[in-house]
Amino acid sequence: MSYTRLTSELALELQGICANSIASGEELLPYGRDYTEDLSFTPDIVLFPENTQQVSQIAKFCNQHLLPLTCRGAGTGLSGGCLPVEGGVVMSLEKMNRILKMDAVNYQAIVEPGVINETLQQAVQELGMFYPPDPASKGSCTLGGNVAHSSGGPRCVKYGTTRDYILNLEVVLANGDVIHTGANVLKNSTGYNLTQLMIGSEGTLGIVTAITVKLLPYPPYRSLLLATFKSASEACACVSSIFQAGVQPSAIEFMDRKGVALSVRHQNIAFQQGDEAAYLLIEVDGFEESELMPQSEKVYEALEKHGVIDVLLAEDSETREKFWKIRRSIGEVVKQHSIYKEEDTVVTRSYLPDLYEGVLKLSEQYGFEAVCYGHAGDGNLHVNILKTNMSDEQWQNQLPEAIREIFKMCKQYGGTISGEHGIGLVQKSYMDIVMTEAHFEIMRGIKRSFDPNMILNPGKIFA
Ligand code: 2HG
Ligand code: ZN
Repeated sequence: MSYTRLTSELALELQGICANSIASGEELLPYGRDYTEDLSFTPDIVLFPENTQQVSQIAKFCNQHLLPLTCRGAGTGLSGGCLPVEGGVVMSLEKMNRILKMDAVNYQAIVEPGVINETLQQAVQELGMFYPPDPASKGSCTLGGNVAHSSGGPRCVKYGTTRDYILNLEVVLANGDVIHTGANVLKNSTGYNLTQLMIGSEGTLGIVTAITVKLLPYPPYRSLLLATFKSASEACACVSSIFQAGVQPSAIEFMDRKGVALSVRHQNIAFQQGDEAAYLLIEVDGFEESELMPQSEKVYEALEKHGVIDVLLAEDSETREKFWKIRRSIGEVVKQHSIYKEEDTVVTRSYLPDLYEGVLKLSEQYGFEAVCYGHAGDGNLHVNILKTNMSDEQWQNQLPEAIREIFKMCKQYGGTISGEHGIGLVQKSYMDIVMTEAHFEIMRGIKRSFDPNMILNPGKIFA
């Protein structure tokens, strides 16, 4: 695909549509990065539209002039999904950050894409409502970004991911047309489900400018415990036993010893490690306090079957926050600690021990250091690969082979190559492991019908 380079005349015309912009200098640089490794691509211009009409005019202009157009929220993505790999125009939706409507009668809200995840959570909670998807970066990631990747988080094991909470989307198409993909209703059997198609499409099919989310009543009671295990594989195996005991936890997170050690060291958290190899952080919730104990008792029984060493119950909010901080910080501290790559592996839950052991074997074989943690109840293990003692040659040439082996294992265990971080830029060369040519051809056809000039987020998802 050959794109037009942004001339100063074209830049001026774009600024005529959207004056709020950055057209030169170092201020462009942050808009060429996200949280993915140390990747960086500089855009030619960054625009900050404030309403759907401006977004539509910008898209139309880019489409007419064949300018690459890459949209972004807060840039907390981990697959390079918002990086402007072809340069051109970056459209930041951060100024479109209004909650447009809160509907406590129908348990819905309508928000612009730049609303921060946690801002929505807090706003709806004040009205007794609940928006469950809670990525680790909930304090900074935007709902537009969450829709782009169908982001998850710890609570998704009970409540589902972003995908399960979107009723309707206002979308600007590549040619500037504006459509609504669905309706603000809980059921909809009207034509193709473009809402679900748009979710997870990583900005390659359209630009989301308003989001109708479904809300739940807020369950106010929760109980959190941290279980320590001598064997990490037993911790993984315990996950299935907890469900088999008849419990539906509101979170069940796995952390290996190294992940916790890095987290407490870098965040200065008072936490003593013994000789445990791994941890499960397990939460149950409910609408009545009396619902918690029977669930916790079943959890304890399952833990005992798998050689648990110790179970620490978070009795006060301080301890609860501490345990969650240890867990939520792991991704961030790994990044501070070392050059790394992150794989968002996901398998059928009962294969979690096999996946974990397989990763360990590969780490020995290829000589990489792995930190494993994540949403064990979903079979979703984040495998962070640290460069540590690997040579540049090994890192560049042998590691991709090791990653391929990891992903092949995911497929073998009923899973796939990303559970919640998306394909973006850095995973696209592995898509052939899980997709046949027929599958690709359908996806290419969809891309062509939404974006015939290929201006939207070029270079993503497809190798
Ligand atoms: C996690 O589970 C996340 O810690 C890391 O998937 C990424 O939310 C994030 O920024
Ligand atoms: Zn995660």
